[in-house]
Amino acid sequence: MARQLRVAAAQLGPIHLADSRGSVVERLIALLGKAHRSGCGFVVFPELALTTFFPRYYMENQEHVDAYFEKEMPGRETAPLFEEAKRLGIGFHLGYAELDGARHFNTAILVDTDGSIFGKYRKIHLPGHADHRPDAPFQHLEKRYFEVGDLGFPVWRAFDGILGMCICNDRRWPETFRVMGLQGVEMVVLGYNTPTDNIYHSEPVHRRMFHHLLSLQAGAYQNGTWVVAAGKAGKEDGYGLIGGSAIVAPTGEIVAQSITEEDELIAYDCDLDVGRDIKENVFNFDKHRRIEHYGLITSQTGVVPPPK
Ligand code: CDV
Repeated sequence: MARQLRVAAAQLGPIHLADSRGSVVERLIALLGKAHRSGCGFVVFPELALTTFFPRYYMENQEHVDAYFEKEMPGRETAPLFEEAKRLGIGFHLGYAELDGARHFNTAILVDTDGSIFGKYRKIHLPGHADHRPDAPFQHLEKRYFEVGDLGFPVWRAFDGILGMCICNDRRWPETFRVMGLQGVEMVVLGYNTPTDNIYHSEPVHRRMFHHLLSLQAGAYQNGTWVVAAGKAGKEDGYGLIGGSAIVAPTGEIVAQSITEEDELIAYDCDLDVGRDIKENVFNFDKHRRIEHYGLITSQTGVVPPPK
């Protein structure tokens, strides 16, 4: 019998500093309802979906930083989202800043149709810098505000398939997808906040979008998996984020893509068996991988050129 999952990527337009958690949760609930009415069983929300993309702001006062973090999930303000999902019988993926005791993570969770959390991932590839750069047009302080995730890249049996997660910058690293590919992943879900401007080197926005989609498509094809990516888009208090939320088939083809920079739902009926041909042929890992030649991938981080 076909294993079919109708899934939605729920893109969010800008969330401004002045927007309350409650108002954001209302937007998430509206998108959840829309997904349910279009027959979806699962919705993917973006990275750090409850607040503005705060790593762009330098803060010295830890209390100010912690105000962007959730001490419990669900908490008082997020509980209505879980209750509505349970009422509708729809699962979801949510990215948020997690405060676990004194530890800070950029986290995503998988929530089942009964409102229970069954999966957690903490972002591993943290981009940006930890120091204040007053000359830059904005900051990217993920290395200051978050610890590197400590949960690896697990996958879960859910919704009749095998699901995995990563977050934003993780999608640019082939290792992310391959570790999940080696566990038979059939759908990787992720949220992102990709600024339109690159503060490190000049890069036109069309290339930012190209690299975003290229990463999703390569990860999907090279591992025979669906990829569902939901972004934050538009100008948050004047700071731009690319849209381009997308659903990518295991063939690497984009089957749905957002067209606005606002709250927008895209959906697709995903056949979870579509990746089987790829997994059994061109990327039959068991048959074709040559791990005796891959040692450098786990033994070193930086580039070591040959001696001159
Ligand atoms: N939130 C992110 O991880 N953003 C990065 C930016 C900094 C390049 C990304 O990979 O999109």
